[in-house]
Amino acid sequence: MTLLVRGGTVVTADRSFRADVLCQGGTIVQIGPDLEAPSRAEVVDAGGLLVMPGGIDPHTHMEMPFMGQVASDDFFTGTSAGVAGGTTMIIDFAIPGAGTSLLGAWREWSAKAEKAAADYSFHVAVTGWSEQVSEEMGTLVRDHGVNSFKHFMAYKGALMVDDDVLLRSIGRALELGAICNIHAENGDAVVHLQQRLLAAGITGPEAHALSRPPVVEGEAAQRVIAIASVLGAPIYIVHVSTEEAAGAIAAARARGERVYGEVLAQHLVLDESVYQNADWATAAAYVMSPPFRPRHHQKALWAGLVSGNLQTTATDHCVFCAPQKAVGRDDFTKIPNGTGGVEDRLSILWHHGVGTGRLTPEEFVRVTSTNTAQIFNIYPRKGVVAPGSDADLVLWDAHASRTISVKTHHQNVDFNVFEGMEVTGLARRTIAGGKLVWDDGDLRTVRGAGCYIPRPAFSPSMQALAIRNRLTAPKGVARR
Ligand code: URQ
Ligand code: ZN
Ligand code: ZN
Repeated sequence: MTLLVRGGTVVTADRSFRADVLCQGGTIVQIGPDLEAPSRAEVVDAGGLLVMPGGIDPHTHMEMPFMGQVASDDFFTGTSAGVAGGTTMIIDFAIPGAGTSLLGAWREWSAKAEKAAADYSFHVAVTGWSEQVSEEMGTLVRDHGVNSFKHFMAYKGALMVDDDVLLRSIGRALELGAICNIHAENGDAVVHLQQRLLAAGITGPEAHALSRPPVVEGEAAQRVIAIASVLGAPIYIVHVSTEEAAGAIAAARARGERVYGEVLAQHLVLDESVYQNADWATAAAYVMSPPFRPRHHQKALWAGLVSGNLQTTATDHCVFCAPQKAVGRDDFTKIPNGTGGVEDRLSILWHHGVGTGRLTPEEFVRVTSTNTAQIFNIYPRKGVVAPGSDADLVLWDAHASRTISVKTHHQNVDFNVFEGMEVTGLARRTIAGGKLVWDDGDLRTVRGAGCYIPRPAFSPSMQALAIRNRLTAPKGVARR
């Protein structure tokens, strides 16, 4: 399959320049002005459009079993919706259930993802510790292209791990050249506040936010940053939603610690007023962890993206329909946690980021694609428009507008958290794996066209450096 993207302006994380892009067999082979169209090449018009690397969403949960439900977007519907919004790759989470090993979970998710319409990869969750867990982390890194392991400091009794497991697992990941993703909320504090709220008869969705105040995220972020510092290990904190956690990350980076932070499109533009909605189902539809915050926290999140202290944007796409949410009708702790956004992340970031002058188009590319590719070690295969890179491109119309709605979205869920928002900036066309799969409203995704993207371990030198730094006896202290 040969495809020539003609007449656009290429935008990468570093620069923008007028050029055509020639793709053959899923790979970009040439970039330059006025390229000849080889015979039988499909010519795709990019006149007036920006040609950017396809978005990479580092945080999704397609068909995830959670809180007694299964998320309603599966790997085909979820990746197809992503493509309609310009996202050409997702990194999902393989999470071992009771009695399932890490390798078992990886195999389970691999089977589920075979239907994906666009490329995907998996972080693997560590939900407990044993010699087997340690060994399987090694096998996953060595043989299965996994270089990141997820840890939940919340969801007590389900996914939560304690400091001992964090120390062992983050230390093991460092040895292996892998990085750890962290859901940073103090799970014990959450359970304590949930019980107090229920005891006080406060059972609605508004109690969800009250049971997870900003300090609960701030404390956990500080704690895991300290734990990583003890080990000299890099960490990646997911869905940072508060100024407390953003501040902790910025301070750690100012100390020279390798701490990364991820922000969700949802937390950048939505606030806690959503839980005050008189309609129970509407308020419940916004129940996710961490919850939406008082509006002033958004300022710290945008500042983090602009300053580079927060590096990636994601959606934590984990959607449940109203009947699934309604399971928590009388007890907010039973409402399956999760919201969606995989189709709208890029438009939200462009409209509220570039449209407001907070971000340049190059920085937009950085926080929607390039940084994720670099942090998870798949750059320059992914995350850039360059010869040799995968032909995953979004042809972006910076001037067109659309109104986000459940009536028109492609996500397999009966609610859209951005309902009614008018946004400027949208994916006019999307190319995934060298094929035109979204063309001006025409979704042409193919079941199973997506490929598993192995992510190699980080270079041994980085590991050795960190270990040596940490284990060297302080100056003037004689070795015994
Ligand atoms: O915590 C997560 O990332 C998963 C379980 C999705 N749900 C959510 O509310 N964020
Ligand atoms: Zn989480
Ligand atoms: Zn998540």
